[in-house]
Amino acid sequence: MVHRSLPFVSLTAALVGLGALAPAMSTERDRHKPPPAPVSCAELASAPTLGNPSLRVSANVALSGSNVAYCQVNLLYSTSPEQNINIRVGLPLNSVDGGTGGVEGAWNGRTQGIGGGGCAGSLNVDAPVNAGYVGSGTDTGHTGGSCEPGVNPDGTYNLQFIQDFIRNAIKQQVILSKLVARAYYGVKPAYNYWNGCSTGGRQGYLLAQELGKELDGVLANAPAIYWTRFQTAQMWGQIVMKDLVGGPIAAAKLSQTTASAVAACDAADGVADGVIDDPRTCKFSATANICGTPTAPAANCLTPQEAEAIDKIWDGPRNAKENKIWFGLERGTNLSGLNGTNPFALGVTQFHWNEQDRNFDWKTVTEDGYPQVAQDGSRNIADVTDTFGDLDTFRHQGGKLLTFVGGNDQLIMPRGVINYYRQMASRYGKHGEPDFERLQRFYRLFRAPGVAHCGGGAGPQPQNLFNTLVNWVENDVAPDQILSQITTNGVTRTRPLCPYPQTAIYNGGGSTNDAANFHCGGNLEERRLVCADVLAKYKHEAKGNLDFKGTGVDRQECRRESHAYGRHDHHDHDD
Ligand SMILES: [Ca+2]
Repeated sequence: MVHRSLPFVSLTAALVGLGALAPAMSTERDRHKPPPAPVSCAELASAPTLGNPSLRVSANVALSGSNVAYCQVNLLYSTSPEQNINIRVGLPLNSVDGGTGGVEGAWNGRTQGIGGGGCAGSLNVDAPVNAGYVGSGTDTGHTGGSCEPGVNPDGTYNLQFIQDFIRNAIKQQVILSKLVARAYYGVKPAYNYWNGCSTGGRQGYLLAQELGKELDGVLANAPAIYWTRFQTAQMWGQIVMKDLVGGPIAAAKLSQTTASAVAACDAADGVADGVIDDPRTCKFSATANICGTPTAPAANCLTPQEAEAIDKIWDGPRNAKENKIWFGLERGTNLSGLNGTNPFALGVTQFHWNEQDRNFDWKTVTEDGYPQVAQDGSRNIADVTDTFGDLDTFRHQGGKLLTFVGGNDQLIMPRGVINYYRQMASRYGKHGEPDFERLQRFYRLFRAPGVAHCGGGAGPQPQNLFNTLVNWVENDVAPDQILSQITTNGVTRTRPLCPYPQTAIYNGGGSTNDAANFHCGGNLEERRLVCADVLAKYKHEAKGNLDFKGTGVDRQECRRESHAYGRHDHHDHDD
């Protein structure tokens, strides 16, 4: 690694001189100026603060391992002593620094922001830079992967920490990466992209919602949207296991019960491949695994209490009115991710955020007390964290949003993103009815059956997603399907992934291991499935009624559904 450490310098003056700050202020006079020329990485470092007194900048040519040499610009964005947002921009070498093969030097003319994971960002820009992009990353304003500092010891929120993590850092990352690219190459980027999964996926949604003019394409997979709501729900299983069983269920029992569910429901989708295509259709109950019953497995059978707890983990949290508060984990999902010996750390932290108390002990919360904790989170902090805004600006300026979510994501309940997708389908439908075809003109959600969080799991893995997005943005080739592939025990299976609510349907002939023998079709938005997933009203989780609009479905449709199945919804007053 060649790493020349340069002192922080003020970039302002030089970049102003280079004309890098004027892209939005083009005047008649500017048109007669020669176009700005590329500058060397060293010049970039000896230059400016990009016209922004909140910035400190360093730049050097970096080379590490098998990665290509590039101009690395490190920015410290800080508007107060409490704010320290580190941003890295990696620039393929321009023509001045010897780069070749691209539109300017080694650059392909595009930017690609890289997202983070968990409660952390990422400053690793190698992958996009190696592919010819200007890559960018941020630490989201803090080091390490803990969100505990979001609550101060005195019980107040550290909103600087939270806002920097949720939105400020990634917005500056995108804006400044474009500015630095313009300064270095003397040319504005032709296209600007985002690429992230999990927290990186949530970041992609936030940028599409709040910075819709700045990006042309967003790849946002397994997005951790509804941050407060789903992370609170990550604790649901631990609470029911504590209440019903006295503590965590043995991992071997969890995995046996998952295997039993898959065995029961796998073939119902038409192909016995070890994957439940749409787990919402699987009604397998863990009570089938109770020891001593005829259906119990030979090993790792369950006590009645364990079976009840697992059924509740699949069902998700409900309030006293039996209204659903959030979604559960799907049948077929590895239950140990959230329901192991120790709870998932971000879920524990989320309870601290909800209650504004770093010492709040989740073990004091019972099943009956859960809805109040969920409501506290919604009322106290979810408006800041939950990333559920609209996509109006992004859509209007022609942006494209592409998402895959694993059908057996073990950390983020996949129905959450389906819920948002349906809401947007209603928003951009004609009469408030979900219209997925209209939505898919700019936003496509691909379910990946059997796939876990951001990848892994028993299902075929999505292939080539980012280039698919680029092709959609630049060539207007909307993906009607995405290839997925997995090799197990020497056998390779391929399968098309389909834009929700379509799914891959076997044509009836040929190998079920070959994607060519499937087509995208059908409609997974069955009323009985959708209406069962309507949630209690946001901020009224403790005693609230169902909020049909919040799930993007028509109340009357679900009423008819409810009567058809002999169920009722409740009409008491919200509290
Ligand atoms: Ca199957």
